[in-house]
Amino acid sequence: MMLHKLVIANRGEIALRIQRACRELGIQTVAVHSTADRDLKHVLLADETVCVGPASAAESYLNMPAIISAAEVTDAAAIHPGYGFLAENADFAERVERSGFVFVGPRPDTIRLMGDKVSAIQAMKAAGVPCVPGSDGSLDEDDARNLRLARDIGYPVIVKSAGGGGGRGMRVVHSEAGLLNAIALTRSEASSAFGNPMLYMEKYLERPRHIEIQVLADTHGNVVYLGERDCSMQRRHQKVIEEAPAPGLTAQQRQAIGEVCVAACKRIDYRGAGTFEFLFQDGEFYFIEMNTRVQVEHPVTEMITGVDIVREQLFIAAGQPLSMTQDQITLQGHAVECRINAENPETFMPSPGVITEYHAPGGPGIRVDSHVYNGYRVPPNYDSLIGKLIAHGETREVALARMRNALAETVIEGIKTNIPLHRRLLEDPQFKKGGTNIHYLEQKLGREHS
Ligand code: MV4
Repeated sequence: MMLHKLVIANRGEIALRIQRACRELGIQTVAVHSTADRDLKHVLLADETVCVGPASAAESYLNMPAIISAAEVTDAAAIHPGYGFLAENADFAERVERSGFVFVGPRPDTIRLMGDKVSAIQAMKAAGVPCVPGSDGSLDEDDARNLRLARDIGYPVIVKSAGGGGGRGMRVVHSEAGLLNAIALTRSEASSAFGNPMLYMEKYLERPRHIEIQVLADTHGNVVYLGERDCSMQRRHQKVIEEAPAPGLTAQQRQAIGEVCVAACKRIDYRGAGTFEFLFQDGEFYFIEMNTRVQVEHPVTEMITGVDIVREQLFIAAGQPLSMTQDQITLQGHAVECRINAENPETFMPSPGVITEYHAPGGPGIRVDSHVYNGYRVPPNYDSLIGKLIAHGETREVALARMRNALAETVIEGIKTNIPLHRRLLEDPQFKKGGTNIHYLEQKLGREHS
């Protein structure tokens, strides 16, 4: 039994991606949208549409009663939250389920467990996942104890907020002199930003890569890992280029960390698609966070495994078993994704407006995940991501060559995009070698500015 109708509680490229998966499975789609998004491609293509509020995301895509009402009036069976907005809001997942709908994602208590970074780390440690050396649980207000803890860990340390994640609410401390002040400042920021003053401490790793493991878990106890993605090319915690597999990772390293993640999923009875985020330095993995949603960069994993992650999310939500076992998953070639943003490539300022000319790239191994079209107006109210360009090839070199062609072929006029930045990055000698760390892009941009 498949779901008969699904509410897509998102916008832009991921809404279209979810709609395409639904269409393949014969699931009717309901597009909920803001007044600014009446002309979104998936809204125009939806079986039914419901306007859930004004342009402001707080009053539309984050408006829980309006979204749940849309499911009620259209008699939908399920709600897919996509990424961002309400995707990792445990209260929303709970309200969706209490209203009698299927939430396409983990159980609300799992979302809550992972949303609190302290409980997430504790759960993972207990499940045998390697974590960064650090505090056992949250910090208390005992100055002497915190000083002793940091000295035991060894400077530099990083103070993080339990309610943070994704780079929000953290501070690096290089010596004892700065510790207590850093704790006080981070605690006060955490209270106001997240309504949760809880903090934790880790050894600060100075030049790690960001490598994440994709997993899928159904409600029958089957769990698989789909290899890893390297997301180290980022600026201000916004990923710019992602790739799979991670350059230089051995099959043995992949299998070892993958099996650890699968075992952890079984231990916590995880359900749905999930991503284990690790810092990877000197050949060792250190768990930092778990994402309980489909991620922006999921296509690179799809390209090298042939697994449709969104379709599997829908199967899992419908109570069906995964369509593959671990031994059927093999990695084929290499895939790279460039996030295309409507922004000034020098200043990174958003560049909304009308796309007056649009030509998508194509050819072997090229995939375009984008909702934009000729004449589409990029509204100023949301994230500047307007699409993703994904290139797949037998080797990393082939994938990169195809990406260079695709970037050169793409025409987007009327707004500024970061395509010029991508074209420079694809010529960067260090990027071409592979394996750059999380600081590489910001350091490169810093060098170019001086
Ligand atoms: C760290 C770290 C170094 N050491 N934790 C930033 C995002 C959040 N998910 C965790 N982050 C980091 N945690 C320890 N113990 C460095 C970062 C970090 C980072 C991590 C992943 C991708 C990009 C990053 C950029 C700056 C800092």
